[in-house]
Amino acid sequence: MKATAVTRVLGACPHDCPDTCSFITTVQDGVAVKVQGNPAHSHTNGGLCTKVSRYTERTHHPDRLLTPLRRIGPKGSGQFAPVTWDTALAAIAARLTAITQSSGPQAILPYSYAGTIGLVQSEGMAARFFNRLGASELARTICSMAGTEGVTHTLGGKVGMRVEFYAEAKLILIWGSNSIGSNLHFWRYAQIAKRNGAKLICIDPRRTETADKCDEHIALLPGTDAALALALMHELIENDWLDHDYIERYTSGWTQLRERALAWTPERAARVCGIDAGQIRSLARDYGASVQTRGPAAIRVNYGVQRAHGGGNAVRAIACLPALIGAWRHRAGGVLLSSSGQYPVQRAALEQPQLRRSPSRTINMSTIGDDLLRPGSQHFGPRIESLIVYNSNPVAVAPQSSKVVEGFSREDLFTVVLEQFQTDTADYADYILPATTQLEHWDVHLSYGHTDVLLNRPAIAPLGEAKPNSQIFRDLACHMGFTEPCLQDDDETLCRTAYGDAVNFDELLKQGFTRLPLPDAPYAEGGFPTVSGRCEFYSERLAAAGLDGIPDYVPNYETPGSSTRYPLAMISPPARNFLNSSFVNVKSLRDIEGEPILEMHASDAAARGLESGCIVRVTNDRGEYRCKLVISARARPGVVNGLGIWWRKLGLDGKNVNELTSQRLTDMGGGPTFYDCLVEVVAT
Ligand SMILES: Nc1nc2c(c(=O)[nH]1)N[C@H]1C(S)=C(S)[C@@H](COP(=O)(O)OP(=O)(O)OC[C@H]3O[C@@H](n4cnc5c(=O)[nH]c(N)nc54)[C@H](O)[C@@H]3O)O[C@H]1N2
Ligand SMILES: Nc1nc2c(c(=O)[nH]1)N[C@H]1C(S)=C(S)[C@@H](COP(=O)(O)OP(=O)(O)OC[C@H]3O[C@@H](n4cnc5c(=O)[nH]c(N)nc54)[C@H](O)[C@@H]3O)O[C@H]1N2
Ligand SMILES: [Mo]
Repeated sequence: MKATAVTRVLGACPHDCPDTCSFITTVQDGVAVKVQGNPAHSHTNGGLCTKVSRYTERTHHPDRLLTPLRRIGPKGSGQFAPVTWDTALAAIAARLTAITQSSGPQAILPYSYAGTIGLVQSEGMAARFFNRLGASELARTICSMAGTEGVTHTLGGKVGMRVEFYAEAKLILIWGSNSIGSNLHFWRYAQIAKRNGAKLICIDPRRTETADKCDEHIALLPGTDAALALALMHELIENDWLDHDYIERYTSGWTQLRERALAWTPERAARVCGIDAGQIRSLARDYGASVQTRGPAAIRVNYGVQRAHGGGNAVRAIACLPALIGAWRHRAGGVLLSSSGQYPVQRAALEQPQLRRSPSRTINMSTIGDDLLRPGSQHFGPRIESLIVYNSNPVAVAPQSSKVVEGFSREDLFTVVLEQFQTDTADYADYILPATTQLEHWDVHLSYGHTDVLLNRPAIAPLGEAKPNSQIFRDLACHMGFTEPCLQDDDETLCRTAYGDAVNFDELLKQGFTRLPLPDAPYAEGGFPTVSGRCEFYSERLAAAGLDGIPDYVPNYETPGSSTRYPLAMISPPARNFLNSSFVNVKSLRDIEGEPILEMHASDAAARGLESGCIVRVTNDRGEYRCKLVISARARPGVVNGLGIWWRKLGLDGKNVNELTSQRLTDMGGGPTFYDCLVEVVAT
């Protein structure tokens, strides 16, 4: 019998998730047979989520794209024929050159997000290529910009508590986060805290599996978190549960914030949030008492709170809370939205912005539907004539799908999609270029949930003719006649460039991860990375921009109760077994999710004569889609939950939940408002 060669290769999970796990791939005869969590990496702790533990099923999937493809049918029909790399790249280069000559390079737009969050395969070589080309720039807003602005205006950056110290907290507010589904390795620390006597409170319109396992659940209406946070402050003030010394020394704008908060009685907030005033008082008692008796109070706020009109203000209000009670004095106190601001990433070295010879315009990815349909104008610049999509599936994930689909259907739009699979977006491509998965390429990672750097080594050779994004852009640069040497840097060089001397690369090569040297309690004595060095309750920068300097409650565009035609608020949070629209095509995971569902409270279903399991139409003025109704206590009255971003073509009627969402933007950062959406639900 032939001897089999088995190797184990250290890698990192590339997906858009705060956990960024270290994993080990077992390879047998060139085939990846198993992916396991690395027990030596403390945050991963030897365990992976269900999705990624099936990673080999995704990488060796029979539907993997293995050759370049050229469109042979109408746009969107998904009909393609294989071509050679040389033919595809020569044709793409010729078309991009022609557009550059006729309309200028700004008529070309890269469209990418976080299919991988690796620093090399996301905006490494791609950014160099588009800078050299002089293409339009993309504002990558679709996930986190409102919250990013919110914490940055308050704390100075995407900084906060270290995740491991949540294990020592005595009170944890899990705010707008379904941690069991989307941040499993944080949940492990929360469980340790709970076993040691901590109280866990979940603040979420949906009764998630996380809410089930917390001591308390506050099911507020979507988009009302700032009102809750302000009422909490009201109670902290009224009961004098404040750390006056901390406020005095390490914050700014207290007088103004105090005045604002005093206007938010629990009764007023309760009306806005659709909850009991008693629940707000009890939450304030728990949070306030932590100063005197309970022990450190920690908040894990996630991006769920910032997908409505007032998302930036909501995050700002929440980020003020720890300073009021001096929670930052303890390493197990404070707040975390994202830890990514703590990494010494050498962006300029990676992306080489000096390759860009003239300033460009910026297009917001969250309004791609409208922007693809916009004619050229003085204000807008040239009409978008070409899209190069990588690491993203905009036809499925961007808001208001009808506009997005109309835009992608333009016969005169030249679309290139770098993909692992023939997604909804790939169906609209003129050329599809096959990309490698994480098991087939190099990368180096940060995390937005912990504070370690991880290295990913290729475990297997690229499948078929697939190439890493980086190689595709290197090759395209050659075909375009771009001769700058940095456009040919190889992936290992890019991995080393990402952190330069700030990280010990030998250690990364040896163990797959390395820890950033960071203080335990970074803001115990102030020292916030804001301009003033203080926690800024009042933001001079916001005020200078003509905005409110103090956080406030900004009502939804589509406030529940404001429309008789569309009386239900719809949120569309992640499905546990998908990662945005990734994994929807992995059968074993799709089987667990079943089909696209909408959760509805029994009272709302009864009022409409709807039964659990029936197929319903979810509608508003933007569109409609069909899915299965599940009557469930996971939905609160007045709010329906459309879970997960299904591939349109794998849904019931070739559509998904984004048929209903709008392209309106958040108060700060130009983010999308996926969870600020009114609908009606009717029987089909
Ligand atoms: N399994 C899985 N994991 C994921 C993802 C996935 O799709 N699947 N997505 C990844 C991505 S891209 C991101 S950005 C991260 C974080 O992604 P998030 O979008 O933060 O995802 P969740 O942690 O599920 O938390 C969102 C929670 O907020 C709740 N929510 C909705 N509206 C409101 C509101 O107005 N106020 C409050 N308080 N809560 C609200 C939702 O019901 C949901 O439970 O997770 C990542 N991890
Ligand atoms: N209704 C609603 N819509 C939402 C959300 C919501 O909660 N509700 N969440 C929003 C959020 S938080 C986010 S972050 C966005 C996510 O939007 P996207 O970042 O577009 O995420 P995915 O849908 O996972 O698509 C990523 C694609 O990248 C591909 N990919 C992965 N690795 C590589 C690679 O190395 N090379 C190439 N070329 N391709 C690769 C995958 O196959 C996948 O098709 O969606 C947003 N849309
Ligand atoms: Mo996201």
